[in-house]
Amino acid sequence: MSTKAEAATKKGYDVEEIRAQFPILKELVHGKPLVYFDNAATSQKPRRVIKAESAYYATINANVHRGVHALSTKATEAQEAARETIRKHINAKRAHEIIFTSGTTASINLAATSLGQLLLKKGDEVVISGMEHHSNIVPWQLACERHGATLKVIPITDSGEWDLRQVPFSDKTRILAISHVSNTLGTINPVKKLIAQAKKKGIVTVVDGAQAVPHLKIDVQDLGCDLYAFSGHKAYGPTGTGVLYGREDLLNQMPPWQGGGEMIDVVTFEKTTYAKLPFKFEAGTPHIAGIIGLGEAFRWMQDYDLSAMAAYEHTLLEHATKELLTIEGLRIIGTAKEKVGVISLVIDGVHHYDLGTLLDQQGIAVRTGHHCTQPLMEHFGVSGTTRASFACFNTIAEVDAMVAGVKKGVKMLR
Ligand code: 7TS
Repeated sequence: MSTKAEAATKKGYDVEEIRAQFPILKELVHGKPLVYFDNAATSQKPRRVIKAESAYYATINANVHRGVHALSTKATEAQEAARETIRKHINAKRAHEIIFTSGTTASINLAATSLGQLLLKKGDEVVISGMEHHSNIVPWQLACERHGATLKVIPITDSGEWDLRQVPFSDKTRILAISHVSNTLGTINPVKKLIAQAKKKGIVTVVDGAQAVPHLKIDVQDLGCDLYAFSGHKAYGPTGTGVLYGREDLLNQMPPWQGGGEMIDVVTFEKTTYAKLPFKFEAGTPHIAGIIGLGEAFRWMQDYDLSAMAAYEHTLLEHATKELLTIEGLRIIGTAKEKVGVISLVIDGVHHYDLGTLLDQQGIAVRTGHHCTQPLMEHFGVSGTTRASFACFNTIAEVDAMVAGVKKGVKMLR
């Protein structure tokens, strides 16, 4: 642990020590201090991550696994160190169960394409839930179309939780693909429980962990999932990076989804045999700088007590929820018992886009719209929401600034 982090842990949660590590937090937006509440879209990056990425280019830039030369060896070692850091972080058994991708979207497309080919035939079913991001809907729709299978949906309740009495498992269900945490509602889903039910029926399980990895301690062995997908850029890492974790024996059975360099063993014009894991699924030159930055982001997180971070973010959520609900006509979409720091709100007579624009003028960054969850918007009968999503560097004072901004916005817009 770095000495700074050690001091922070000893003192309790020192948000100022954390904030000092994020250079962007010193920026002014429209002449106001930046209040960044769009972490579910992408989180900000600590200096260590930015430095690690640029140090690769400045000192060891070379392609990986190719050359015998010194730089290539160093680049390969740095990339593989990141793989080991991530293995440890999510408690995978083996480093080669960690496949690098460009993000959650790519990870799920890999899973859907490859599992579709391996498992799906006419009449089979894939189960997702009613709160999925489009990235965990459309790839499965494409796979279903390709193989003549059908998509089934777990309904959700008015509080924004799965209705576990209505899980549409049948004898034909082959795959369960579900989000660990909802990007729009903040709901922490009981994935372990549902995975256990699916396993008993021989259903392969895929978890979209895009919104869970930045906030929760992840243990893929404890969850019991077969595949687990996430993005680096939502967890303090660089954009263009992501991971698909997979159980070794399943990954060995899955066909590759992209062909090219690095994923082969022997190529002839008649037949190609494939490389061992993880390279079978990593065709072409990876985002080496990004992967090195991703490793640094996870080492940075590991320097802190993740449960203290989660507890701190929860205080932001509780405070924001309480204060926002004092505003007349304001409704929070997503009131599950277990939530991360995400608040989606709608206000009678106020359009989310107008509110988002007014908040932006005050330096407060939120996201507005459907958040790539159109079926969920339809369920709640709204066209979009204004969403604030918190990270470890946000403060109560920032929440208060947002609440004041929303109040001001309501006065002006209603
Ligand atoms: N799954 C979930 C649950 C997500 O929240 C997102 C991105 C994705 C998949 C896709 O991740 P990507 O890194 O491949 O783009 N969610 C959001 C969001 O809530 N606002 O912007 C992006």
